[in-house]
Amino acid sequence: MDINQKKKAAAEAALAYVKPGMIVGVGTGSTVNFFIEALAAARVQVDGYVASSIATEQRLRSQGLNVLDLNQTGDIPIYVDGADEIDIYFRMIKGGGAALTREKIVASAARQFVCIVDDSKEVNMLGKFPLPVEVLPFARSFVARQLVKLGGNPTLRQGVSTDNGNVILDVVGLDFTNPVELEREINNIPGVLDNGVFAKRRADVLLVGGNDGVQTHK
Ligand code: ABF
Repeated sequence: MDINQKKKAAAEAALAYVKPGMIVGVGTGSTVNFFIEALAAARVQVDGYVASSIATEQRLRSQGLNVLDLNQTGDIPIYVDGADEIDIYFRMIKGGGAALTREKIVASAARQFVCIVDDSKEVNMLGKFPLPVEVLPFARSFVARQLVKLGGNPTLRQGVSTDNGNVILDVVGLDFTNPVELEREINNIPGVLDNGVFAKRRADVLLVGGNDGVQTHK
C-alpha cells in the first residue's frame, strides 16, 4: 500500500467510533481529509461536527455536513485527528498544518481522542519533526530567543498566518526526554499561544494504516 492508501485505511477505520447522535471533533490534515470523505459517504446521523481549523470547517460544509461551534456544544465524546509523530505512549507532535492551537483545544474538550496515521508517523522518541509553536507576531523575536535558551533552533514558517492571525516558529534541537515538561515550559513563555507537543492531552486510541491493513492500539 502507498502512503495515501494507508492514510485512507486508517481514516475509514475511525468511522467505527462515530455513532448516531454524537457530536464529533474533526482535526486537520490530509489523513483527516480522508476521514471527512468517509463521513460524507457514510452519512452517520450525528448531531454535528466541531472543526479544528477553517480549512476543515470549509471541507465539512462542502460535503453538506453540519458544523457546530465549540462554544455551543460543551465537551464532546470524540475527536479524530492525525499527527506528525506519535510515540509508544500516544504522545504526539502536531502542527505541521499550522492548526495545532485549535486542535489541542478541541482534543482537550473530547472524552476520547482517536488518532489516525500512516505507519511513517510512529516513532520511538519524539523530536525528529520540527516542533511547531504558535506565537503572537508582536512577540516573535522574544519567543525565539527564549526557545534558543531552551536549546532549540527556531525558524519562522514563511508565508503562514494561522487561523488566529499568528505566526508559526518551527523548532529543532529541543530535548524531548520529558515531553510533558517541555510542553509546559514552552507554553509558559509569554507570547506563545500553544505548541505542538501533545503530551498532556495524548491520544486514547491509535489507528495505524500499514502494509498489512490497520492496526488498532489502545
Ligand atoms: C494535523 O495532522 C496536524 O497536527 C498534523 O500536522 C497533521 C498530520 O498531517 P497529515 O495527516 O497530512 O499527515 O492534525
